[in-house]
Amino acid sequence: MMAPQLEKTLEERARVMLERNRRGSWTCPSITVYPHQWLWDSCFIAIGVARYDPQRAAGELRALFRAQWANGMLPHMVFADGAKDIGSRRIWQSKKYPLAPRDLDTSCVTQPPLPAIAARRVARALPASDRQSFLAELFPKLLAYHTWLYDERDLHNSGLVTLIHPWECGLDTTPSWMHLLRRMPLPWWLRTAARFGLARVVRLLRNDTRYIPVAERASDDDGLRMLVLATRAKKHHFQLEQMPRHSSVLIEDLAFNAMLAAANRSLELISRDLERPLPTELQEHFRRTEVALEHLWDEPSGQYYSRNAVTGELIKVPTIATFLPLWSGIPTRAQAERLIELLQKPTGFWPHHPVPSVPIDAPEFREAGYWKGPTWINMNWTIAEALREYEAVELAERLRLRTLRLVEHAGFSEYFSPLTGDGYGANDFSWTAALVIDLLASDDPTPSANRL
Ligand code: 9WN
Repeated sequence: MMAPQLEKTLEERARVMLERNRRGSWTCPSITVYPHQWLWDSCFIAIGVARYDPQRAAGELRALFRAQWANGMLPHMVFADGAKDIGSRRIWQSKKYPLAPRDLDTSCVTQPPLPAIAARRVARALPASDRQSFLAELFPKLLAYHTWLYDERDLHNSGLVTLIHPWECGLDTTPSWMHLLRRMPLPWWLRTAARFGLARVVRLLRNDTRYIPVAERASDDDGLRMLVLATRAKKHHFQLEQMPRHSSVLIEDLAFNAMLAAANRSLELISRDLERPLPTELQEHFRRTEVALEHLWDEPSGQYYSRNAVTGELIKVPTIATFLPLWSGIPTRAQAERLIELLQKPTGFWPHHPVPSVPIDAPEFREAGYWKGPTWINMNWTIAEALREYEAVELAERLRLRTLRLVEHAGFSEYFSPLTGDGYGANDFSWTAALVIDLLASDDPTPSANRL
């Protein structure tokens, strides 16, 4: 156990930092690098903040929903008025779309669908008198979001949502996506740029590398390809239905769908609390997702993978996403045992500072590479939660304590070296601080099917 004094200090520091990153009703991920509001960041932030200020946590989620589109879509970014950025507001130009909010600029793609999970946690922390009304307020909005995901992104009722851009999966430059992006046909200007090394020019336009060493960020090549993909998606109004199969990268992303399965469960629990049944069609979608996740399982390697939505092939590159289905309780006991064994391999996913985003023995592993190796606190937090679903309580506890020690040693960094524990990326990163607060408070090892 950690000394109580140490816990207190870490928690106090986390709260101070979250206060600094606060922007009125919502919290930015980092003042320097990420001055806007991001979807899954705000969910993690709300989960941590709910531990000491549930009203503020409720406000954080309400702020996300002010950016909900009329078709139910929740954008992955809500732009802050007046904040400087690299022109990403111009990539999107959301107000051109009649369904987008009129009074805000947003992105036009989504991010991991965690709001139902966060809403339930925040509601549990609210005083009993506010709990039902908060859930009742969010319920129709959550319904609209989950319905949008299935209507617009699961066109063939496979049960799996297809993503149109890596920014949607949250693990932006994860090797499974970059593997397909590298094979994507490029426009002539990008081929020329690559030949003359002009990718470096893009660095002049980037905000992140003004604050953070280039080696710790997405490479210029990955960055340019992601930009090309966004431009192509824009040509087709960010509508999956309209996107040409040959020049797009469309993935049934494992991390996203695993988190969706967990969020669906939370939404079911909210509907039960409110005694307002979910529409039958949505319930059918939820059941299909549970079955379909199994199509992402590869028995020989004992891992889950993302799937190329165009060819139907699994993208067999090992990443941390393989553990996320455990969060929804869908894997069988036998599958869970294989995953838990895989997680503990010191030469793979359990080096000195677990859990690396890519196992350290994989050819794709990069110690400081953005989502290509470093340890991220939101992933550790989720995996600790997932392990408790399978009563792997002792391992969850070890992960919780290791994660707290890592942050105690290196500070509230955005991500960390899994080998040395050094902090990388943005310094005062909000979800690191918020989830540390939640980890400090979650020393109750009781597994519960209702945790979500
Ligand atoms: C693009 C804000 C976000 C996180 C993502 C992380 C990174 C953005 C970026 O930062 O993505 O959305 O500029 O690289 O990959 O998970 O939500 O913290």
